[in-house]
This record gives sequence, structure tokens and C-alpha cells, in this order.
Amino acid sequence: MAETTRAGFVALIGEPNAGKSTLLNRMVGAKVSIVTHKVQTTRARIRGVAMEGDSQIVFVDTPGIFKPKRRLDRAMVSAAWGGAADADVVVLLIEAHKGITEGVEAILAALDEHSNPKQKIALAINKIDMVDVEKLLALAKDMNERRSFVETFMISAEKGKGVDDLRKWLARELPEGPWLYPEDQIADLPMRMIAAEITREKLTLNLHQELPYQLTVETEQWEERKDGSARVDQVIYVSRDGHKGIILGKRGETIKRISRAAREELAEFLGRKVHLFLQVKVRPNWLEEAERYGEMGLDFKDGN
Ligand SMILES: Nc1nc2c(ncn2[C@@H]2O[C@H](COP(=O)(O)OP(=O)(O)OP(=O)(O)O)[C@@H](O)[C@H]2O)c(=O)[nH]1
Ligand SMILES: [Mg+2]
Repeated sequence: MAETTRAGFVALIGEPNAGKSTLLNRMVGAKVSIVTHKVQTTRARIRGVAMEGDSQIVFVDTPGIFKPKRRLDRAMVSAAWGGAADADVVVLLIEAHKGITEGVEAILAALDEHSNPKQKIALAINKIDMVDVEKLLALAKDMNERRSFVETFMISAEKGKGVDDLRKWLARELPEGPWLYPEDQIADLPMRMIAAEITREKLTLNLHQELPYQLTVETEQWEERKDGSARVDQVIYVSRDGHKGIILGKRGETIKRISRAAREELAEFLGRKVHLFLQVKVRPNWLEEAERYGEMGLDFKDGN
């Protein structure tokens, strides 16, 4: 008897910090998308592949949707909506303790414009570990009065609550068809980009305020060594001299700490030894350079 396989794309959308990347990693069972406590961590679409029975679910992590100000913001938000438009199923994540914020209202208002009637749109209320049941039920009701979602899930991406139900449901909703990736593939992102993202995560975790939003990381060289280790050279682009000093820190202590953390995580991801070399370059205009956007996996649009 021939078995039917299913496969398709599930876009995770929501405000910055909703927990989209945490959910993607949880679904895939490995860290393929970086996570921080800060907003606007994810900058481009990141695909992670999860198997559930005969279904292959390709999760698409997207940047948070917010009111863009800079060119980079606009490219990020446009990548997020693009991810939604291309998906078979869209999961809107909101935060249980924050409820229906202005940002959530703006997403609800724009959702029809960026989706089509054939797509299924589900709601996932995340971070349920932070609220009591009554508040949660009221929020679910309120959201469904604003828009009818095909299904509502209450989850904690971090604690793993409710995510099995969500995955099983998604697996059933996907169209019949052959798998899109080899069964053992978990991510669709070049290694050099994953490596750059790991370093950007460590920078974001170790630097204060605005700085993480003003920098980008690129992997310039990747050398496989005979002893099985990898040599990875990366550049951190910043727009101001002062920022370079902050990243380096006193006697280079900050960059050393960041570099060590990034190297350890990359080595763990690859399962082998890594030699990581970081260089900080001042490039006043990097936020306006098309090449930087290409490296990030974003579209560079002309005009402001
Ligand atoms: N308490 C709690 N925290 C969570 C949960 N899920 C995610 N978080 C935390 O929320 C923060 C943001 O998580 P991310 O996964 O980076 O959020 P995101 O939606 O990808 O954010 P952007 O990439 O900025 O759009 C992190 O500090 C997570 O640890 C959850 O279920 N409960
Ligand atoms: Mg993210």
C-alpha cells in the first residue's frame, strides 16, 4: 500500500520578541535560528525542517513585524510578510502576558492584504507560562472575535508546552506531496550564514542598548583544515568608530568573551573544532549598502 506523504511551508509571524525563533528551534529540535531577549533579533527568513509522521513541515522563521523606520527595518518587515505570503499555513504568535498590543492590532489589520483565502491562518498564544488560565481564555476569545482563526493553540515555546499538538495539527493541514528536503536535513541556510548568526547572537547578548541594531556580521572565509577543524574568518561591520571601541572593550576583553562564546557554540553545532577570527570594521554607510543586505538574505530596495 502506497503511503501518502505531505509537505509544505508554515510561516511563523508576529511582533518582535513573540518567540518565533524559539518555537522554530523547538519544532526542529536544534538551534537553527538565534534567540535573544531583545527585539528584532531575526533579520531574514530562516527555514527549519521538522518531520511528523509522514509529513515534512518546513517552518519559516521570520523577522518580527513592527513599524519600520530605517531601510533595514523595512527590508526585515517585507521579508516577514513575504514569508507569510508564500506559506501553506501561517501561524500568528502573540504573547500571552502582553495581550492585544497596538503591534498585534496592526498585524491583524494587514494580514488579509498579505495572505490569500486559500491559506490557513492559525493563532498561537505563546508564553502561557506567564499568565493564569482565565486571562488566557479571555485573550483567545478576544482574538477570535477580531478574526476567525482556523485553530487556536496555547503554547510555551520555551517550556515545550502545547507544541506537540501544534506540530501534529500542522502535519495534517499540509498538502499531499513529496518531501521537499532530505529526511535528515534540519535547516536551509548556508553554514557561513549560521556561523555569522551565532556571532551576532553573542554580540547582541553582550552589548547594550542600540549597538546590536547597528551592526552586521559576515563570514568572509571558511577553510576546512586537514586535522578536521575549521578556520572561520568573520567581519563585524559597525557604522561608527566609537562602536568599534565598545565591541573590543578594555584590552580587547569584550571581543574575546564574544569570540569564545561564538566559537564554542559553532564547534558544538559542527561537532568539531573551530578556530574563529573576528575583525571589527568601521563602515559608516553599511546600512545603505545593497551588498550587506544580500549577505543577510534580504532584498535591498531602492529609495527610502
Ligand atoms: N517565558 C517565556 N519566554 C519565552 C517563551 N518563548 C520564548 N521566550 C523568550 O522570549 C524572548 C524572545 O524569543 P525569540 O524566539 O528570540 O523571539 P522572536 O519572535 O524570534 O523575536 P524577533 O526575532 O526579534 O522577532 C527570548 O528571551 C525567549 O527566551 C515562552 O514560552 N515563555
Ligand atoms: Mg527571531
